[in-house]
Amino acid sequence: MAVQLQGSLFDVADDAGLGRPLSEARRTPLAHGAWIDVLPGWLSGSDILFEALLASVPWRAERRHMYDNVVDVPRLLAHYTEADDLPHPVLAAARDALSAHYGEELGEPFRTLGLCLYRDGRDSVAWHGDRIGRGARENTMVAILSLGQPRPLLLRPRDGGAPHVRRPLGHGDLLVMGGTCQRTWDHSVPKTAQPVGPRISIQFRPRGVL
Ligand SMILES: O=C(O)CCC(=O)C(=O)O
Repeated sequence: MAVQLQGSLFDVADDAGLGRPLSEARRTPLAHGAWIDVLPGWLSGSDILFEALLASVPWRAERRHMYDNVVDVPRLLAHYTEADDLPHPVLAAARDALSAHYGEELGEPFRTLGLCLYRDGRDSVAWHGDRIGRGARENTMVAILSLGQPRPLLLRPRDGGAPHVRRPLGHGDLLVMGGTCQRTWDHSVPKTAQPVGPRISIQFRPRGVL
């Protein structure tokens, strides 16, 4: 694959591991019962994990219908169910740490992993909520671990009533969307004309949240 991290993004640890405790995550309440938690630098050794995922994940390109056309989805994707072996042991440790910290509030563990590879600034994800599954009806959580080039995650309320939120997500940062966030807010990662390098987003979700 022609994608590569442009040297270290200042994380020179010699193995990937969980750094700061999740209790240090800062919560921001949003309108309508939604919230986000942010923990910069949750992961250490992010360079190593980035390179390992780039090389070992079976990244696939998808196409989707848009009006009368079929177009490329502008990012590469991979998905791991709870029955799958994960592509790196630190991802199982991250999932288990999230479940231990948020399990009581969430009422269940995190189980699945979605991975997205944004190869450059032309890759993006449009406004959406994770509402294909239970997120359409129930409060839930989606935790995002971001690796590689910092890109902003934008959030906006579906009713248009509250100001938009913009969170730059850097190398090893964690952002958790919770409460009603998937039902009452949308999120996106916009394209950029800046010459940006690749980013990998790892999303941890409970069973049935898509
Ligand atoms: O790139 C991200 O961190 C967001 C990914 C996302 O929203 C999705 O795949 O549903």
